Formats: sequence, C-alpha cells, structure tokens
Amino acid sequence: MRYSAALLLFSASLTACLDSPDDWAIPPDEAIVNFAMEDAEVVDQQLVDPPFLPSHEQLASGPPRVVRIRMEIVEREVEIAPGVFVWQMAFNNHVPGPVPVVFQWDWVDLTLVNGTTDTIRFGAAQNQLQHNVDFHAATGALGGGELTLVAPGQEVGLRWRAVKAGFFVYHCAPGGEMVPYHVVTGGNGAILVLPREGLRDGSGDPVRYDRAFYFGEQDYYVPMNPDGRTSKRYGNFVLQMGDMLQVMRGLTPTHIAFNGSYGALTADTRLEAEVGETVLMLHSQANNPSYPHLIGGHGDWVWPYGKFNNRPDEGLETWDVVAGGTAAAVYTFRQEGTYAYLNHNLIKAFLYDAKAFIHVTGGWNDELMTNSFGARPVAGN
Ligand SMILES: [Cu+2]
Repeated sequence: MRYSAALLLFSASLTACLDSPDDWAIPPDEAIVNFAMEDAEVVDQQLVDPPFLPSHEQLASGPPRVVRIRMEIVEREVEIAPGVFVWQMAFNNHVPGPVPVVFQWDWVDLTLVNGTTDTIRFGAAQNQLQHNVDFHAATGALGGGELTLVAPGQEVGLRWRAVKAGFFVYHCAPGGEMVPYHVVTGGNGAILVLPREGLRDGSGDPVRYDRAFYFGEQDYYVPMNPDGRTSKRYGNFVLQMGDMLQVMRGLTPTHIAFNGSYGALTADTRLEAEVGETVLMLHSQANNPSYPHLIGGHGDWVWPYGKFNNRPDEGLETWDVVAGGTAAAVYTFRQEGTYAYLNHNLIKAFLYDAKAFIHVTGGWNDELMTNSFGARPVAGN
C-alpha cells in the first residue's frame, strides 16, 4: 500500500514535470540580466534592405552589448503596382523597414532621423511631417514613441533594452489618425531579438539556420481613379492623406504586397536555397492578421507569435500572424523546386500579391514524391 502510494506520487510528479514548461524554459541568468550597461561593448550594426538581414551570430558569445543602429525616415512616392502610386513613409528608404538583429538583454541604441543625411544637407525633398517609432520589443513610453517624435530635418536618440526574445514589429505612431496613416503607407518593420543561447526546438535541441528571409506584408488603401486600375497622384505625403483616410475607413485594402510592392519577391528579388538547408522564415503584419503557408513544405518548427521563449510547435501546415505581430518558422528543404511562401488567405495571395517564391536546388527524392503513373485516358473498370 505504502509502496503503491509512493509510486503514484512519483508518477504524478513525473507527469507534472513533463507537462510543465519549466523543463523546456531556460531561467534567466542573473549575471546577464544585471549586467551594467556601462560595461557593455558598443557595436555598430549596418542595416540592410529586406528581405535580407544583417550578417549576425546565432548565439551570444559574450555579455550583453549596446548595438547602435541608424534609421532614416523618408517620405517618398513609389509605384507599388503598375499605374498605382503611393506616398510612403519608409524607414531607411525601404518598405518594410530594415530588420535589426540583437540578442535578448542587449541594448538597442537608435539614431532616428526624420529625413536623410543627404536631403537634410542639400535641402532637397524634405519630409513634411513628424515621425517616431514604437518598438513592440521595448518597454515603456509607448514603446519609445513618446521619446522619438522628431520633426523634419531633426534626429533623436533612443536607447532601450531588449528584455524579451522574439521577432517584434516596430512602427511609426505619431498620434491619432496619423498612426494608421503612417503604418499603412509603409512605416513599419520588425526587429529580431534572438535568445542568447540560440533557437531551440520542442525538445530543447539547438536549431541553426543557413538563411533567413523576412516577409513584411503590407496592406495599402490607395485612392483609385474611376478606371479602377490606376491611382490618383498627389504632390506629397500630406496632400495624399485626406483621400487615403476615406479609403482606410472602409477597412478593405486596395493592394496587399510582400516587401512593399507587387512582384518584389516573385520577380524583382530571387530568394534561393539548397536541399538540406534550413531557412528561417520571418513574417510581420503591422495592421492585419496573416496566415503563412509554404506550398509543398511545412513549418518544421513554428514559435507561437514569433516569440522564441515559447516552446515551438512541430510540423505545421499554416500558422498565425496576429495584427501588429509576427511569425517565425524554420523549414529544412527536402526537394528541389519553386516553393511559394504566402498568406493562405489565397485571395490576398493571388488576387492581391501577398506571396514570395523560394527557388530550391539540389535534387529530387522519389521516395518523398513521384508520379506513380502519368496522366492517361481513364482505363475504365
Ligand atoms: Cu510616421
């Protein structure tokens, strides 16, 4: 009796242990958490245009650092689809904005410029409006929005600590109706905050990737001409606003694109991978939900909400991006071919342009798929 009660207790505690997230989670290292910023090495990170990320390590080799980045905001008119022009608010002259890459417990030291060094220096094509940035990864003061509101021709510095690991949206948020106006004209991007020990699968084993692609999904609300194909045009970012707000109130996008414009990741930029390579697929949507899907592949591991300190889900077909959120998934390619990575709201993928292609080379495995017979007339019975 005493023996079986002890056995019961033992099995109950074993079950509790296996069910508990604590056996997967890594407790914070107090020496890292309490590391003094004054002692941190200061490094400059050169940001690059999406869908690519700056070159980076996948696990931290030392204590927390101060990572300095520079983002210049540009108001610019871009043809996002044939005959369709939008005045965008673009971080670093790109929609979506660039992806800084840091480790959890690093500090991000941002210089935010309203304009570019060149336009400010030479007085050309100045921005019209105030801008700022709200980092969903940051803590306090509207994610930094309160401390970064900056007028055309000025710059401001913001330093914040990356206390959470994951892929996080950032966006301009200057207040009131300016918030959605700046976001749906492209004023958004995302930052990658890696766990110091690197990514881990559902068993806690290391996950390393050979390539990382960022799929920034953008909904647009463009005032169109009566022909339904071409857009109205305006002299600057401010003059566009009244008409665009009217379209926005209908809540129905006129255009949806990956990486800012139609064809960006299916024609303009060629994404490539090899069979056997693991690709980290990062996705953000600052204003609407999305449903990432890799046609012909899977999410081998998908971190819920794109947050790496949650145990990842295994083998998903389609996963979630919440509005103002992200997704992070890895997949190791097993077959060559062209894969579409898209929003599996297929109307948004094919009648709009929420899709990308990944071109994979390296051979075909008949064991995984082959025609058991080719198309032929029905044999009948
Ligand atoms: Cu703005």
